[in-house]
Amino acid sequence: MFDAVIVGAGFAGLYMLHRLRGLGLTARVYEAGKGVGGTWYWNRYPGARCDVESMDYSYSFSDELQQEWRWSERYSAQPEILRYANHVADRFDLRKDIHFETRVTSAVFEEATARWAVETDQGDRATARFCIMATGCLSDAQIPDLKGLDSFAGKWYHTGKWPHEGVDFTGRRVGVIGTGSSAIQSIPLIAKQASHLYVFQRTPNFSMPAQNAPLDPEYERRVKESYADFRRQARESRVGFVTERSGDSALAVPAEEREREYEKRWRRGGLGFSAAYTDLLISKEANDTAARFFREKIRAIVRDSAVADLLCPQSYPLGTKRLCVDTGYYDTFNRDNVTLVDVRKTAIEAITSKGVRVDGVEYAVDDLVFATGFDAMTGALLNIDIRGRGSRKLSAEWAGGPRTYLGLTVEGFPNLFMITGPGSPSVLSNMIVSIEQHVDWIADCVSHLRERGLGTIEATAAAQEAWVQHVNEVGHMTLYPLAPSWYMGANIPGKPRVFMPYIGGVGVYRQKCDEVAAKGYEGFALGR
Ligand code: N01
Repeated sequence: MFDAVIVGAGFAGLYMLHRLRGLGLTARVYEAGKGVGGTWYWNRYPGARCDVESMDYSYSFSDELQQEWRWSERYSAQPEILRYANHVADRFDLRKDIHFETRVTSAVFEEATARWAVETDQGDRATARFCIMATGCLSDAQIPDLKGLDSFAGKWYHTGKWPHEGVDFTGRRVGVIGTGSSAIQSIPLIAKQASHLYVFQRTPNFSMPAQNAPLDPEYERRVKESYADFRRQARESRVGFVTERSGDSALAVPAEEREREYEKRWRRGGLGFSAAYTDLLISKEANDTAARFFREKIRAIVRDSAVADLLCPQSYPLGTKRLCVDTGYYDTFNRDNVTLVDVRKTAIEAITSKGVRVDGVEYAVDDLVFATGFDAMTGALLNIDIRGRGSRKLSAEWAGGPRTYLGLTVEGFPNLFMITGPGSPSVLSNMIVSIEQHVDWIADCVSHLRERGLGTIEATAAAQEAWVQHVNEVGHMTLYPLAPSWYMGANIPGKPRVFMPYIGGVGVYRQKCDEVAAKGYEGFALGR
């Protein structure tokens, strides 16, 4: 029997364990991987790198940690982030409470005892007062249901489950299916090794140059000198890191000034581009000005105009599918050994023993890379048989899309918490900032209950309903619902189309969560 079971040992699970330990509580973490790190444990594909800057994408909870750790680049690569996760696990002695290579299969709330009974694929059975899902938003890798994959004679991989020993593509013919962030990072590196690379693209993406570089020691020094203030600003910001944010409408400034602003941001690189004007994600007309700028950039880089046309996104507003950040992506299509295959007009017909068949043409490949994404935000949760009061199944409650209070809890599921769940800023933000906020909120909540001798906390139906409505309302004030994105569940056949994250902003959302707590956990029923 534990005070808490935590599912997952990524950045969320590690910090949750640390906080609960600090409160003197017992916790058991179950982790499917052989090691810590979550996303950074699994996504080892070539070029995997964070698109949030290193000084921002790191824990703030320990000043010693943030002072002593040194990042080597502006944007950290996966191996460095994984080393960091391992360092944190060792520094805070977290491993002894983590069971690796153990996948949680069910979590059932037992009403008589008000405890969660958790079972795993290794036959463990643990009970706990609290069950905390630190399962990640992008952890349930998806392979599309393509005819003939069984017959493929070569090797195939998913970017989100990359072999630990790496893959050498030297001299091989490779096919990459998908052109999202994972593909966009890996394609330039795979192209350098492969004898030929075929990229199967259904929807082109908007991608910003990272302008990655070794971390400037002077910048590092300045940030470290005032890290507390730097972190405070990030917590109060819209997206969990500070970026230059204009107060103007894109339509209110002269065209030349707008171009200069876009050019400045392009040269600076990274995700800050969408903050150039206040209405880029609200007004289609404003958004078009930025999308046009991007398309011109693509056409200026890619020499073959037919290829450039195919690479230009046209069917959704910029930023409404996650903006990508790349190093040399568009330029890769100038290489003689790279072919872009359009699978939008005609979908992939089949995987054959030798390769990929599209529109009657067989593209022969030795290796296939699925960069086809994840069942985002809800996939990993719903893979677990989660049952609340009266054996209510979470999968049934969410049949029409996820319904939560604050993205942290679900009505009918007492003492169950989700870290960065649907209905919270999560994937629209710097994940570590959102993770720390949720973990701190949950830890404070657990303390609150303990101090008052309370046993359970559960969202009320009314509070949940109001939150779901609010999340929908603000989502629909933006252009996001116009894109068939994974934010909308559109990449998974049959998944309800609901804009899942909360777009009100990290700072505003934090305030809301703090207010709820300050008012004695408003919107929750507390029980003995
Ligand atoms: O996955 P995706 P991802 N036939 O879902 C295509 C984060 N991340 O792993 O758009 C052909 O974005 C699909 O096509 P379409 C980041 O938040 C961060 O790349 O559905 N194509 C799409 O092109 C990111 O957004 C970092 O038409 C098929 C691709 O596969 C999220 O993870 C790095 C297909 C999937 O793209 C997910 O990114 C990497 C089919 N049947 C990831 N099925 C950084 O920090 C799917 N596709 C930088």
